Amino acid sequence: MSTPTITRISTSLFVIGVALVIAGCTQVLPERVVVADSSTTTSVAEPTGGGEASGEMPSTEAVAAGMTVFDETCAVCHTIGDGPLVGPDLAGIASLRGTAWLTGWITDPEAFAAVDADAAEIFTGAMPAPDLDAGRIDEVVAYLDSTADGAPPTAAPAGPRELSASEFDEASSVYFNRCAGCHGTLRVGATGPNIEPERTLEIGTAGLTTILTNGLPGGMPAWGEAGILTPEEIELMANFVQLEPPTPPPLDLTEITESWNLVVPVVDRPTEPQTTRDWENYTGIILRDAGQVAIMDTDAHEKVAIIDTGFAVHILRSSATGRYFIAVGRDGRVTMIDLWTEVPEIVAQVQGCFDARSVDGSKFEGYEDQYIIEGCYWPPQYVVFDGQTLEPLVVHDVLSPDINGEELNEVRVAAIVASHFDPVWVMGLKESGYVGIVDYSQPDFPMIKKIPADLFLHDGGWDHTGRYFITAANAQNKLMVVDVKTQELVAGVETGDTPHPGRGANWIDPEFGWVYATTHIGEGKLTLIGADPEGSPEYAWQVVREVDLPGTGSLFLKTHPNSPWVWMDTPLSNEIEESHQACVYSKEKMALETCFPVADHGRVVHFEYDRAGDEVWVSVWDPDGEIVIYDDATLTEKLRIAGPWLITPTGKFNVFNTANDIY
Ligand code: DHE
Repeated sequence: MSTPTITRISTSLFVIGVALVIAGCTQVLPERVVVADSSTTTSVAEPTGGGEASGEMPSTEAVAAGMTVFDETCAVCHTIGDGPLVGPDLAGIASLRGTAWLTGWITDPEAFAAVDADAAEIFTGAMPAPDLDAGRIDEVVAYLDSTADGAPPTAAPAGPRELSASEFDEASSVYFNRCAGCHGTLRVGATGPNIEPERTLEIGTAGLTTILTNGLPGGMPAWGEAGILTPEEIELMANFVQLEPPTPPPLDLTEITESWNLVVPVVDRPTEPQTTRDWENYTGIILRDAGQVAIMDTDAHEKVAIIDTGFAVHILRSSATGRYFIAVGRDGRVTMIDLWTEVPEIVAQVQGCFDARSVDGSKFEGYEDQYIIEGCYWPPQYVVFDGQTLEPLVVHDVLSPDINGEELNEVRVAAIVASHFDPVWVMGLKESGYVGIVDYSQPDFPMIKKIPADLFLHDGGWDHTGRYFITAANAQNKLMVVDVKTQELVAGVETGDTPHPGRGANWIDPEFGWVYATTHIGEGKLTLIGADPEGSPEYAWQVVREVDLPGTGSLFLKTHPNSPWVWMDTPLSNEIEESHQACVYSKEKMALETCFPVADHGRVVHFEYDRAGDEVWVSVWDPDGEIVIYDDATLTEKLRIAGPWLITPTGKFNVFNTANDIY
C-alpha cells in the first residue's frame, strides 16, 4: 500500500494551522451525542454507516487496514485514548458521532462544515482533508467504529529503537542542520513547538515518521515529500527525537582563539581601494547551500568574486565604512572579506559559536570598523572580535531566566543591530524575551541593560531615525519597540500571525506619516505601524494600515527612500504559484500595486536595491538559482542572471545600503 499523504492545504487552513501548532492548541470535542442528518451529508460523501455507531462488527480485515491508515495519517494529530495531540483524542468518537457523520467529516471537513450544523460548530480549519480515497476512509471509519466503546484494540504508540553511536552522531548532525533553527538545540521550541521526548513519545515512531515525511499545516516542512531527507534519514530522526537530546558542548575564548585564522595581516592590506569598480555599490549574494558568497559589481551586473565562506552561510553585514563584508554561517564561522583589493578576498576567519545567525560591526563615530560582534544560537553567548583582524576579545554568557522568571537551558541571540548614535549593539534574546544592550565603549563589552520585551524574539531592524529598534516576537504575533536612547520598551504591537519583518521597511505614508512595516508567515498581510512619535504621536506604535496579500509565508519586504514601492515575497506559501511571486505595494496609492511571477521554479525570496534605489534584485532560491533584476521605476525586468555558480541564492546585501541601514 502506498503511504497516504496529507493534502496540501489552502491559505486559510495554513493560517489557522500555524496558530494551532505554534500555540500548541487542541481542538475540543463538544460533550454531547450528535446524530447526523444523512440528508445533509450526501453531497459531500456517501456515508457507509448509519447516523450513529453501526452496532455491527466491521470485518477484521477492514479494521486492521483502517488501523494502518490511522497510524500513517491520523496519528500525526490524534490518539485513541492517549490524550489530545494537535487534534482531540478520538476514543469513543464513533459512539459520539456515528459512522455516517465521521465519513462526511473525514472526507472533507471544510465542505462538510458547510452543510452540517454540528460540523460547522466544531470546524476551525485546523484539519485538512486527508488525501484518502473513499475505500481508505471506509477503513478508517470501520477502525474507529471498532473502538466505539472506548476500548481500542490499538497498543500505545511504538517507542524508539536503540541507535548505535554512529547513528546517534549522524542524527545529531541532521537535527542541527534541519531542525534546531525552529525547535531549538535542546528541542524546547521557539518558532516551532517543543519536541522534547515527553511530547515525541506521545506521538510515537509511526506518527513522527508521517510528520517528517508529509509536514504539518503549521509550517513544518515536508522533509520526505520534498526529497530533502531520505526514508532512512526519516526513520533515524523519528527515533532520535524520542531520545534525550545530547547536550552540546560549550565553546570558550581559548577554543575560539584556536579557530582564529588571520589570513592577511592588516599591514599587508591596501591602504586605498585597488579596484576601479564602485565597490560601495557592490552587492553580496548568499549562495546558501554552496557555502559561498558571490560579490557582484552592481553597476556592471558582473560577478567579481566567489568567496568560500563555509557551511550554510546565513547573512552578510557591511562594516561601518563599507570596506569589509562580514559573513556569518550556521556553523558559527565569521568571515571577513576585504572589498578594497582588486578581487575581493578573505582576510580573516574565526568560529565563535557552533550555531549562529547574527553578526554586526561597530558603527558609532570614532569606532568605525573597530569591533565586530557575533550572536550565537549555541552556546548561549555573544563574542566580540577585533574589527580589523577578527581576533577574539571577549565571550559573554546570555543564559538567564526569561522575562517571567522561568529557568532556561537555552537562550539564542537573534537579530543584532548597531546604533549610529551610541557606541552600542542591540540584540534580541530569543527564549528569554529580553532586548540586550551591549556597550562597546567599555573595556569588557558588557551587556549594560536587559529590557523585558516578549518571548521568542526573532528578526528586526531600525525605525527611520535609528533611535527605535523594532523586533518581532513572532510567536506572540507582535512587533516590540525599544527606545535605544532611553533604553526602555515603548510598545508591543499586535500585527498579525507570525510577523517576519527581516529588517523591516520605513517610509512616509501620505495619511499617517512615518511608518514601519512587516509581512507575516502565517497570513497574507502587510501591516503598517505608525513610527513617528514626535511628528504624529496619535499614530505612534499602532497599526495604521493592513493590506491583504495573495499568499502566506512571507519572509521579507524591502523599500528604499528613492522608491515609490515596497517589495514583498511569499516564499513559504504552500501554494506553489505564490512561492514563485513577488508583490509590490504603492506608497502613494496606499494599496497593493501588483503581484507577478518572478520564475517558474524555486522559491522567490528577499530583495535588495542598488545604492541609488533605482533597481531591485530578487533571488530565485533553487539549486538552479537565478537573480532577477527589475527596473524599479517601471517594474519591468532588466536582466536575469543564471549560471551553474548561482546555487541557492537567498539574501542579498548592497554595501552602501547595508552599512547605512537603508531599508
Ligand atoms: Fe534567517 C535574518 C534566524 C531561516 C534567510 N535569520 C535572520 C536573523 C535571524 C535569523 C535571527 C536576523 C539576523 C540579524 O539581523 O542580525 N533564519 C533564522 C532562523 O532561526 C530560521 C527560522 C531557521 C534556521 O534554521 O535558520 C531562519 N533564514 C532562514 C531561511 O530559511 C532563509 C530564507 C535562508 C537560509 O539562509 O536559511 C533565511 N535570514 C535570512 C536572511 C536574513 C535572515 C536573508 C537577513 C535579512 C536582511 O535583509 O537583513
